Amino acid sequence: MLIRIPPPWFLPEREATPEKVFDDRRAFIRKLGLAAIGTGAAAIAGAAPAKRTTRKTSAARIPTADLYPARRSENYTIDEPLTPESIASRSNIFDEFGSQRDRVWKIAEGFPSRPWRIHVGGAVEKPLQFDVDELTRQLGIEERLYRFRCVEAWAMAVPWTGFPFRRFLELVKPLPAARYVRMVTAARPDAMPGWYTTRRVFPYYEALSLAEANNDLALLATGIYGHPLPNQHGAPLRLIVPWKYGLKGIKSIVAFQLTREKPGTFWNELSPNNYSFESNVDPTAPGQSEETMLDTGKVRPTKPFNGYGELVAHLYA
Ligand SMILES: Nc1nc2c(c(=O)[nH]1)N[C@H]1C(S)=C(S)[C@@H](COP(=O)(O)O)O[C@H]1N2
Ligand SMILES: [Mo]
Repeated sequence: MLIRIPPPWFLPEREATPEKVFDDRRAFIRKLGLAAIGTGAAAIAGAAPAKRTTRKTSAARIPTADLYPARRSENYTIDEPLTPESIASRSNIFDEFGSQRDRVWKIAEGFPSRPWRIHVGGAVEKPLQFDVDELTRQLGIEERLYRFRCVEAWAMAVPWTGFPFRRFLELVKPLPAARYVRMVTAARPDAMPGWYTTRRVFPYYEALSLAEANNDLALLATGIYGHPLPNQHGAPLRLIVPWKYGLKGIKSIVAFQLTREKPGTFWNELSPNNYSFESNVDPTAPGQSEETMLDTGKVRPTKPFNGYGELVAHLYA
């Protein structure tokens, strides 16, 4: 049985406004940044000895493991060092597994992310189902280096592997009336110990306009750091939209629903004043002008659309 010890920064949500939770999480990240500076990033990396465990225990059973590492796209590289995997894969937000981000990887380790079916319904020519590995093999995967910006003002640089959302939509054939695509995370309270420990009502759900999902930057990720996604990063399939805050990047997707009307999204419906449907990275928004790099603790200015404005600003003009 999992005994949950609240960290010092944890506020029971019944006592907290969403703003308070938001601020406390930011304070936690500042502490993380300071720790990295104080002890050296190497010491922190050294504190994660089980780096390869996730790969050995789960990757061995992943039928698409042979596709990795995938060819790196020439179109999506970045001019900054990648965040070490030992940092990115040991500090995760996946609240269904609990809110202590340095423990999510461990708690999620045994989550059954294979076999995995993806359901597609709503405004499509006909409802479809896929096995995630068959879908991955059919569409083919590539590696892209993307900047990543969480609304809590930390950032990283990550090599994702996956297929463009656009190619998935070509396959599922939305009806002409479809305007949005809604996504839902797995509902597995039996295997997700964070399910009942907050006031939030899972499953997590997200959505994009079809224009956003058809933008070439929108990636359905199946892998990270040259191997299949470990559970803490949203195995077997998650969304990556690097011009938006990380909260749009819904993990462990089981269903896609095409809709005519604009769907609700998890954080927008919880706290509409703090999180918009779009949730585009916006340095002019309160508290969003700077970001702290997750690995080095270095602080830098945040860019509009997280630096991807040339590719996406026209969607919002
Ligand atoms: N289902 C689900 N998806 C989720 C979340 C979550 O709690 N549950 N957290 C989001 C947030 S706030 C962020 S910043 C990213 C973190 O992704 P990472 O742990 O792979 O870095 O996942 C997003 N996707
Ligand atoms: Mo986030």
